[in-house]
Amino acid sequence: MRGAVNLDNVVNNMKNIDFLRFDVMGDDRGALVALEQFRQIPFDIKRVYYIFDTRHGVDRGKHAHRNLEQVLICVNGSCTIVLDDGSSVKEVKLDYPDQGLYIGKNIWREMKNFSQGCVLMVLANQYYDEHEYIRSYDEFKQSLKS
Ligand code: T46
Repeated sequence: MRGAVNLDNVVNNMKNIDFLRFDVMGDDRGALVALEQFRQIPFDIKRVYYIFDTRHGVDRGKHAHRNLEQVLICVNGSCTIVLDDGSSVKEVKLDYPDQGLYIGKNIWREMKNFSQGCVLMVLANQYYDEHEYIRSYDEFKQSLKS
């Protein structure tokens, strides 16, 4: 089975998290996935970025967002996403390009276990804004109370 765990089970129990499975159009030439806003992606796509060439053992993320919504897709290789909604912590492994992990606001996330050649693509509903980040875990916990 692909993935460390059944992603549906993980995300069903956490708010502001959803697991998306994209249709793959394949033939004897290979495979293709198409992503369109408000169709496969549940928001207006304002920004796309991707993370690659990560060093062995490196961890990234370690922050939450105040309002940003994103979909993470591992288009090559694999990585683990740690999700924390303030009351529970779950890990999901993304390891195939037909999987999308929707992460809404107020979720502390970390990315780790990047495989060789991993490319993690992220679609976001807002332009980059550093003020949108909550980079302190204490502040994250505090923000959940308000
Ligand atoms: C997230 C996870 C999944 C920009 O200039 N524009 C951008 O759109 C982004 C995303 C980053 N940057 C700059 C800010 C930093 O100087 O790129 C540098 C690395 O960003 P950061 O340390 O925030 O990267 P990660 O991998 O820890 O987190 C990123 C996203 O920032 C974050 O929103 O949810 O990927």
